[in-house]
Amino acid sequence: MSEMSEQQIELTETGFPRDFLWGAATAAYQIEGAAREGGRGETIWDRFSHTPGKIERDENGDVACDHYHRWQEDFDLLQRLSLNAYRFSIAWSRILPDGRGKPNPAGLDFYERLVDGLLARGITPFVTLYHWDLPQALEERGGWRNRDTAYFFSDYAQIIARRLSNRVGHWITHNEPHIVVFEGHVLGTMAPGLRDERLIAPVGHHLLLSHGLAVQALRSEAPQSAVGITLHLLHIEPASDREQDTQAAQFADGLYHRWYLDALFRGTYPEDVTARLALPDGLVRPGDMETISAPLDFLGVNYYTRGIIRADRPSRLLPKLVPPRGSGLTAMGWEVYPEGLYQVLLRLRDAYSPTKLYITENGAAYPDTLDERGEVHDAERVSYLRRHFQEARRALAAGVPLAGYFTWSLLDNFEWAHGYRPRFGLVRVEYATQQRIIKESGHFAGRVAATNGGALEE
Ligand code: IFM
Repeated sequence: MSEMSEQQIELTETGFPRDFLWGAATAAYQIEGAAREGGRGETIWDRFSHTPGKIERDENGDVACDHYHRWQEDFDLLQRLSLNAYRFSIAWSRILPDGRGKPNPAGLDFYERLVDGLLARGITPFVTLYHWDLPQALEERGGWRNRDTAYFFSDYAQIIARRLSNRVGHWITHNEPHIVVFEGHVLGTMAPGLRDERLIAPVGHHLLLSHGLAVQALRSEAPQSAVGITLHLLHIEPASDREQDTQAAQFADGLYHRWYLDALFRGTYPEDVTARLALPDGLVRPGDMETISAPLDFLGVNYYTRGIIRADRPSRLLPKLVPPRGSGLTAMGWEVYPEGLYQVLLRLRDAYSPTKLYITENGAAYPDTLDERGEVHDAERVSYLRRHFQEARRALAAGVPLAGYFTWSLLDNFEWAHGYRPRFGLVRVEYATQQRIIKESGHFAGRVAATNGGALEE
């Protein structure tokens, strides 16, 4: 552990720092709706979700939680839950309907109202610039396969920062770039729905380059703000002690984690991964890695589960995840493995020494039901959150510079290819009426926030 981080963390008697942030997270396409209002341009998710067969029950985000019209009620909920931070994303195509060119004033006004609404309630905004909803017009120019998109992203970052940086102090460039790479461009399970392993390196590199360029734009427009990126990190383990499984787990970690972490913190791509990906000539240009590895103020960590890897046919590039079994799985089929959060945080501290960390997402989907009193008693989610909060506290005690925790999600919402079936919210959304109902887990997370972790032992 670095001396810096050891000195920085002063814990209160509840085990959390005095100024710890307790928040909830959302993303534009998953909650906003109003897909054709306010001058918003089409995105790859509009196109993908309107393509028959891509989303369970052919659902889409046209209406979602109608947050575009109900944001005040939703922010009142944040306040009722005593949450002091909120992470949301901006829809690029509300600001620039075609992804570039002249900004749309109605889009900028909308997000300014959101930020002001949060500040008026004493809630700290964390703004994510890209949570997967690329303007369709840019996809038609090659999307993230095209290096130009990285420059358009940085122009967009600059426009947003120019308008909001007097009120927003925390910026996240990207959410989970490796999901964009693998689900969007290799497996085809998310927008834009491409299936080509040769896209791993170009899309991965252009996403990271766009991050680095956006950091420069944010630093020039908003020199006082904190800038970071959010990665999705599994706790990866080999299926056995066999050499093949250990190597396969190591490679999975390289492909999904070290490609991003090494680039961001060390300015290099891991050699075991580049050796197998065969980077196209001219992909990485002089200066790119310096741009990508400019120092960050924080790293955002999205943690949900563990990934157990078994060696597969040597010719196969994509790692083979052993499907989790047992009774404790969430509605996504994910294993509940709280200790993995602790392991991930310690690994980051030891290998990369980030200045500061936030858990920018953690939570669970369960098949909630409304009881006869109109309440949701989601004991499994309460237990999931309690155990993960406890692991965060354990990491703090070990000296990890963790500064906040955002539960995914404030509201039940559009869970991408799974549509509205998985419910992740602290607050239930009755989609037919748009009624909001705070779940037992919401009340629990609220008590934990109000007591800065004191309620964890109740
Ligand atoms: O809903 C997603 C979110 O958009 C990104 N991280 C994982 C969540 C649950 O799958």
